[in-house]
Amino acid sequence: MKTVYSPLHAGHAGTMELMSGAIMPGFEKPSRAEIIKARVESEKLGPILAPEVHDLAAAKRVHKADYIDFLPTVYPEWEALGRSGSAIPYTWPTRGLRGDVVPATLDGKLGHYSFDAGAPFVKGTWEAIKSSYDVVMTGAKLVKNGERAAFALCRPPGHHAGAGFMGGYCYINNAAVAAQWFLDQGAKRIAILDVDYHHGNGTQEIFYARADVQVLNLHGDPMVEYPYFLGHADEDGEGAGEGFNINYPLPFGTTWEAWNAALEDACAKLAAYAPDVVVVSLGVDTFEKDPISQFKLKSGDYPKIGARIARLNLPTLFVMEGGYAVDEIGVNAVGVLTGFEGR
Ligand code: OKP
Ligand code: ZN
Repeated sequence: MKTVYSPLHAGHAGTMELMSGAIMPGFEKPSRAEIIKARVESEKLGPILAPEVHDLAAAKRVHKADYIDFLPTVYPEWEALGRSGSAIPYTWPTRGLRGDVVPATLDGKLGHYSFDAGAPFVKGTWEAIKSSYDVVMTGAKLVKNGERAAFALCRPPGHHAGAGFMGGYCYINNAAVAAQWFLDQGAKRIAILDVDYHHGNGTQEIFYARADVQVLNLHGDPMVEYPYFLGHADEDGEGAGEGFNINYPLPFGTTWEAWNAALEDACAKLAAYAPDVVVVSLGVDTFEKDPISQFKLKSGDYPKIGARIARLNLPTLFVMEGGYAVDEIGVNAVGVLTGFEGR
């Protein structure tokens, strides 16, 4: 299959994050995409294409326009304040505070447009976000034009980003953008299968009241795992979307057998929905050696995931999300794709 990749992701580098009471280097780092790209090459998965440049209209179909317009302004405003390093918010409009008034200054806006301190900006962040969006748009077009499958090697990832907020390393929800774009091109139903270790809270929020996008999520139980505040089994959609959001929260220590049982159930529901296209939010942080995750999948399991998705026999867009065990991220991510291709 074809891969879409942009080197502009690499400007999103040297970020900092808060973990266990310490400021430390971000786990979501450029080597992730470089190692996946190198594995695509060494496994001869197929051609690697540069993305076409797109305007932001498709992003504004799933995100609020003011949120998208805010993103490119962050770092220039940060620098105008005489600051360097990572632009990170520190106050949020939680319960009991007002979320309907957008503050006038940068620190307030950063809090308004986020749900955590996990989406830092450095000088090259906006260009990386934009390139990741261009990558998914180009991958979506390949599938629309008849490719059986394509791999959007997105970085930064997207599934934690909601209609009006960033967080958890995510800014634009690449998978959601692609799903909406397929609908706007004439598709009737799209399924998003999110196999990243973390719940895709942004994707769930965006499509929660809709029947034209089925969202299936396998993830660490939010009772014990990030993003904590969404992803429970009783969240099944609302209004017209009732029944079209399906969550599989799983305990720490989940191994292939239990994870695969959830995947089988998800695939049965997906097949019954009969979508025109499957968008896979492809995270490989379910891996046993992932430094921030608690599942126990092994490298040999990833081709089996791809093979199961292939049996759905539907046009498929793979969109890269998480995975932080960088030494094995190429083997694991590309393992899904070669498994899909039956080799
Ligand atoms: C993004 B994706 C605090 C630990 C939690 C957020 C994890 C975001 C994962 N620094 N950090 O779903 O792989
Ligand atoms: Zn994740």
